[in-house]
Amino acid sequence: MDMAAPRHIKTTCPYCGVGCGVIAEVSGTGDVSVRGDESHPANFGRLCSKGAALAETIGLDDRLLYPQVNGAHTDWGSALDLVADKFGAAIRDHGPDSVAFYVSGQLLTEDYYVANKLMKGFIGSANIDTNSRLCMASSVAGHRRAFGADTVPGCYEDLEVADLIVLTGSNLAWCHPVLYQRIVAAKEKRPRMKIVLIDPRRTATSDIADLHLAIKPDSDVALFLGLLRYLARSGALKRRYINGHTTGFKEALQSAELLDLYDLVRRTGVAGATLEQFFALFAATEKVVTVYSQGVNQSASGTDKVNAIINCHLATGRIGKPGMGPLSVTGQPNAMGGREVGGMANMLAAHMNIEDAVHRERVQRFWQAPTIAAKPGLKAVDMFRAVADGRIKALWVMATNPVVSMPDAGNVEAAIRNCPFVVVSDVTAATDTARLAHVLLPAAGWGEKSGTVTNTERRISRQRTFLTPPGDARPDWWIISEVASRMGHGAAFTFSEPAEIFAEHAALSAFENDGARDFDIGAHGTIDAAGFEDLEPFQWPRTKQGSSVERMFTDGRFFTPDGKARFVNVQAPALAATEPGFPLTLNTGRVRDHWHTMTRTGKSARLSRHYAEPFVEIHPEDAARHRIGEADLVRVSTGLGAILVRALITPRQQPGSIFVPMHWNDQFASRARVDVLAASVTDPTSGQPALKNVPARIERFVAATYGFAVLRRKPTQIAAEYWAIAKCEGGWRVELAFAANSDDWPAFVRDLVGSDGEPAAYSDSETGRMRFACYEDGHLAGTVFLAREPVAVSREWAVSQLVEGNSSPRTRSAVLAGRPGAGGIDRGAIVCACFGIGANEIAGAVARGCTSVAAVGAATQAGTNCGSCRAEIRSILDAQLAAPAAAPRVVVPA
Ligand SMILES: Nc1nc2c(c(=O)[nH]1)N[C@H]1C(S)=C(S)[C@@H](COP(=O)(O)OP(=O)(O)OC[C@H]3O[C@@H](n4cnc5c(=O)[nH]c(N)nc54)[C@H](O)[C@@H]3O)O[C@H]1N2
Ligand SMILES: Nc1nc2c(c(=O)[nH]1)N[C@H]1C(S)=C(S)[C@@H](COP(=O)(O)OP(=O)(O)OC[C@H]3O[C@@H](n4cnc5c(=O)[nH]c(N)nc54)[C@H](O)[C@@H]3O)O[C@H]1N2
Ligand code: SF4
Ligand SMILES: [Mo]
Repeated sequence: MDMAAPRHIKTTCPYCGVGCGVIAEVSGTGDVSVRGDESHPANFGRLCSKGAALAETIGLDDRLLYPQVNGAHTDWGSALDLVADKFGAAIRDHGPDSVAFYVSGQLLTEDYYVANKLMKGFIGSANIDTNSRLCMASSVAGHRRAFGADTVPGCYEDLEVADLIVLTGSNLAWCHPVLYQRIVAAKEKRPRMKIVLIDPRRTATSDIADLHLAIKPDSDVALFLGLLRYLARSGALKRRYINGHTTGFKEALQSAELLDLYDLVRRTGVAGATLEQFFALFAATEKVVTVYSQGVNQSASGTDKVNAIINCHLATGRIGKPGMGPLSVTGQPNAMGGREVGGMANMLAAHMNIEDAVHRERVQRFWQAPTIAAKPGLKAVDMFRAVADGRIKALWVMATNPVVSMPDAGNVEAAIRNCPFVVVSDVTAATDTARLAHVLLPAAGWGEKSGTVTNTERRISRQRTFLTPPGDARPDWWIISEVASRMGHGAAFTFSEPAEIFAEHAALSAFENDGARDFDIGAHGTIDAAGFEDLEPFQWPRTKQGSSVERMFTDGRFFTPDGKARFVNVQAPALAATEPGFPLTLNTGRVRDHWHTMTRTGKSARLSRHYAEPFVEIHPEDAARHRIGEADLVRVSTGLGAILVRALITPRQQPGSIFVPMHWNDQFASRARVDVLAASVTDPTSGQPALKNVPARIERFVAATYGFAVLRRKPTQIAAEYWAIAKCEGGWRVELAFAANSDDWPAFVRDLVGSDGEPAAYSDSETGRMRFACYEDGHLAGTVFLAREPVAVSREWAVSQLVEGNSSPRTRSAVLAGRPGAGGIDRGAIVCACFGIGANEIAGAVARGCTSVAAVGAATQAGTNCGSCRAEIRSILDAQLAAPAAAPRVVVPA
């Protein structure tokens, strides 16, 4: 092959469950760039800001390159022997249930399949659970209750042909941006399409909503019971469908009848007329899709929320037809694949049931396994409780960061720290969880590994290899198989490539199936390496005989014993009393440009610009009550702990509710792990934690000195009460606050910058403002701004000095003055990540007469690539006065 010719490899984005097709181009010199795959049916060429920045996140900084035992570099043989020995010893001495795997929806199906096979069939325990417990468990449980199987009925095309889309507990604009863009495009073509958003917050997604119901937290069950009651009273029921294809309607309706409009208004906090407007729209529109995500799943009533939604679709027969149905959008790239291989503590492989002796015997026989787990294992929250109280002697964490993402994260951290033997497989060397491992195993990352993922609409796509794994990194399936054979199970784990694993998984899905189980991809049971290489994206099921299926339940038959769907008789949950001392509801979730615990997006300067520090969104009334001003620091606390984050005051929040993103952790901020605050309250059916409704309180944190710094090198430690660090072009930017004043600020600055030279300094004794700049060989190594109040320097401008700043007298004086010199510009906080266009530039374009998002795009380029920021551009357009949806306005030019 000509080394200079670029290669183009079709693969799949490793972030969200939309599952967009990506084409990676590797140039002759090895440079990688990515673009959307126009032939992929999930995205038809579109990508969001995260997908578009993928090439910036595959660098080797922070990569875990070699196996480590107790912090020391070792070889694979020794590390794998040790893992097998320790797991083997625990099983011998304390039984199979004394070990556990905690895995992830970010593993490929092949990795997941092997981990599940080892635990359930060869170790003989079901103690394998996954971060999908925090994510999809309520949807899984709801599907199984209603349909008899974990089946997603519809597909993406339904979103384009629907006349009404109800988005509940989903911030689609930021979390599934390509689906959001598909809806935006469909609505532009067919303006009569209506969109209703149900979310306590006015998120960026409200931009396309015709109606927004800002419900009280966790009032969804009541709302959908109210809808069912309205449907019954307004003649919108499909009696033929209910009688022919469902059971349990009468009881479900009786429960719905218990709530009248007055109760609904009280519970939801939404005006009666607005509720009725929504109900009437739903009743009158045949083609309705209800999309839901974590505002539904992550709740103590999560499974009931799912069934309350499904009940309304069954009652109107709106399921299994184009443009109709409930649609649980999945979070992680392979949340679905994990469910298909049965990688949860209460499931068995290939959508078989662990409670069913026939299924257990069948899986054991297929695997020719010595044993099979006889009962469900520990779900995530219980698993970490068992780690804490010493029942788990050996724990293996793969592709997830529970010290950040589990509720009660402080106690989860302590449990892992005290566990006798902990293995972590990751791609990143320093994560909050990895730092506690006895054994660290370097996994191959995106682009280096090969296998399949399944997206929200049951579409299985290939992830393909286009990079060589660095150092000693190896694919997860290989690591697990090696440990399995060292534990004496070699014959069942002889896999030499992912195609063999996929073929086995496909064969098991068809094994003694004959239509009784939904998940059947028997068509691929004998696929070979070449066939696997060429495998095109397809939707399951795809049986030996049949072709792929777009929509399930088209014939009104379900996977229950009688073939009928079940109405679930859900009740509105008891109203929670407020916890004394903790009057606010803490809601948590995501921002547009960061992914979870930031191990990958935190490497991209572009993605770190949208929000550069952890924050709490507070309604102006609550802020005033607590004397919290814009850009102040806020301590958010619960009985379990406290975090320190920046105030972002916005009417998009309801009074009484606050919102903190889940992303920031000990690698990026001094104290911002929000899951430290959340108690392990779980849904009784699914075991999914309630991460959206945590009683909390806030206080203003008054610092003696505030600071902001831009640094060429990442500091090794930061001596400040509050710090938050973000990647920027040419280096790092750091927000700072100090509880006490220092008598030697120059020494602090030298440490932070990591520079020996004496910093140039400017200080104003009257205002207490100080500025320092350190130069190395004529280039800025770091600049630090300190003040008694939150530092008011333009962040974007200060950051630009790392790239542009040289030590000419003019730029030196500008750096010390803390603002652009004559002719300099301040772009403002970045809104468009793709082109780096700031709020000030967009506001400027509006001031110059742009009146539409398209006009702003034409004038500035903002929003013209991935489109993820269009909602925010519109909000700047719409409300120059109110703070924009994103972009914390901490950054006011001096
Ligand atoms: N940018 C980005 N995208 C992502 C991810 C990421 O980390 N970053 N992660 C991916 C993953 S794994 C997941 S699971 C998805 C999550 O995707 P989403 O579920 O859309 O995201 P969240 O921000 O967790 O929560 C969604 C909304 O639920 C609302 N909510 C809170 N309580 C309630 C309630 O009681 N009722 C209702 N109706 N709504 C409520 C919140 O205010 C929030 O706006 O995103 C995926 N996509
Ligand atoms: N408060 C609050 N907490 C939440 C949520 C919330 O909304 N609010 N959401 C929950 C949800 S829905 C989710 S999905 C979780 C997500 O939470 P986590 O799963 O903990 O988050 P990630 O940062 O995605 O962790 C993935 C880890 O796998 C590593 N990794 C990446 N690729 C590979 C690979 O190929 N192999 C291996 N071995 N490792 C790899 C990454 O470096 C990273 O350390 O958080 C949950 N926690
Ligand atoms: S919507 Fe964005 S993050 Fe999700 S799969 Fe597509 S490109 Fe990746
Ligand atoms: Mo998730």
